[in-house]
Amino acid sequence: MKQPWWKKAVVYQIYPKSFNDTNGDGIGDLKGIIEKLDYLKILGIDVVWLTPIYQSPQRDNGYDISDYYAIDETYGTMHEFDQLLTEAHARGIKIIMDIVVNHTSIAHQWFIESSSSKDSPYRDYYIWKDPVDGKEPNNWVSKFGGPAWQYDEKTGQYYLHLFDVTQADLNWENEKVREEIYKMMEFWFQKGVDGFRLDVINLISKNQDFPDDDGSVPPGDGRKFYTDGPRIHEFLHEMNRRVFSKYDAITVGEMSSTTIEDSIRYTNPDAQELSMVFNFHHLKVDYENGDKWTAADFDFIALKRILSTWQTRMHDGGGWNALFWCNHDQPRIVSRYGNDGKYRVESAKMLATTIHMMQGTPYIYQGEEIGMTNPHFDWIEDYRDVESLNMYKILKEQGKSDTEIMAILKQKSRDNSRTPMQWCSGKNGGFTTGKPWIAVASNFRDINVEDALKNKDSIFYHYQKLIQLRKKYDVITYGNYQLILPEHPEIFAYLRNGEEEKLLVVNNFYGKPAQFELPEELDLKQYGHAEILIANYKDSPEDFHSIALRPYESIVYYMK
Ligand code: TEU
Ligand code: CA
Repeated sequence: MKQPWWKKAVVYQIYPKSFNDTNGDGIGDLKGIIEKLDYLKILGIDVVWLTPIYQSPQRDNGYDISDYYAIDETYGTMHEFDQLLTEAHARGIKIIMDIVVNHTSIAHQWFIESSSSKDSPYRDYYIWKDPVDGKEPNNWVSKFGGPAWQYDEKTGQYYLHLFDVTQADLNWENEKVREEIYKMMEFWFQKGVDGFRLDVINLISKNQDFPDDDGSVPPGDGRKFYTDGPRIHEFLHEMNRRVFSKYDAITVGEMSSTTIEDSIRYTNPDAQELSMVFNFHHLKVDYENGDKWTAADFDFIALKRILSTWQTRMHDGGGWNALFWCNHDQPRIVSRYGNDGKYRVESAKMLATTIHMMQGTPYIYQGEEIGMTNPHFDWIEDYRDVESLNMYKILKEQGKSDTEIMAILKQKSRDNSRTPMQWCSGKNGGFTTGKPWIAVASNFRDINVEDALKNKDSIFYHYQKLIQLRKKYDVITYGNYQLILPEHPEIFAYLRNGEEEKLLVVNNFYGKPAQFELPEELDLKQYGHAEILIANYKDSPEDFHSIALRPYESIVYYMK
């Protein structure tokens, strides 16, 4: 059976605001992306995911859309977007748009109409409820802190906002809303975009009883009661039939706190819903008691277990994973699970190999390919992210000291990944000639694209090689996955088993030597020799049966 093209593709995520500024206003723009397409071509990626560039008050950096059909002027014009599409396609690079349809900005015309009166024809575009005993309709809380309901004096009702108070949730039970969304998606497909990343798409179906959170779900588990809701598969199937199925589209759902069972259903082609999904469970193993806003070490054994479970269960269920460490909401992985000091290069390469040799479609977040780190901001004035600024206030109210709060923000703030792309060692890392909207990380003189391209041992060329391997070896795309040494405290090792070929991936996740002994029960003797496909040290041993791994050493053996 013909396999879809995106099973061998690699996606590069661009956060336009921080990518490349060409008009000196300190904010990245579309022209800045066009300027860097040749760089992306050298890296070898196939698809670019643009985070939202639609008209927006920018309260949540574009995830609060006020017009789905207009480009926000800070990024440029619709003509420039058309140019970007043309230039990307001319280089064989596809473009997917980030679409936010769980909510709109309260500056959207629909909400302005909806909130004008209880009799507005747009009233049911959003979720309005009467007070209960003079208070919020239930005890749901916003992901950005505080209640998820905002009282509107004018009409005496509350509206639901699972995120910021300026991001009102759309009412997907209303067929008119669904029709509006499908029409809008068609508009972008007709312009030539190649697909969508669907923002928090598994939140759009709410239990219409709006039950209280009874605390049965552990705190921090994304408040299960409104994720993967009762009609989510019906809505996604309808979206697929009405829109996606008419195009050779790639669609990736951001699934907050989802389950494997749901994710198999979201991505098994027989269900006709989405191409693939992001899940975040592997990025919560440094949450203390499930709470993101803690400074905690990561649980390595849990990390291996979660990634491996998703590999085997999705493979067996015919589902498809989006593989990633980083995005615009997550800290930089080399600072988080690697070492952004002495072993930055070795650990960044090891982390890249760990997920790029897995089954799924890998996503590279801008700057990850050169090992960009968290900026380690010391002052709250350096932060910009609405979630982080809200949490600063909440943690302060909880009595935490500034030192404690800044240590937590340094580790967990979304701004960690939103500092400007570091292009060269010049002013502002070459990102802007103006004042950047957020400070450039202070290490840009040592970590930047210009230096990476000159150094054949750079992290950049390691990513370039991983992308090439994915295209060459079917065992990476289709082989099954088998974790070995699950309880080893430092080594993450797994097999990929194809029809005639095998990969053995061995990673030391820590900054001290670790002894790898191939388990006896693994009979690889019939594979006489093994070829090293990629490694992060020059002289890794050909024999894989017993290896004295160096700090963060990573080796991929190919056997046939
Ligand atoms: O993120 C969903 C989401 O829950 C993230 O905010 C992230 O999981 C959270 O910060 C962890 O605490 C999407 C977008 O990626 C994010 O940038 C938006 O802020 C959010 O939805 C609302 O649209
Ligand atoms: Ca600009």
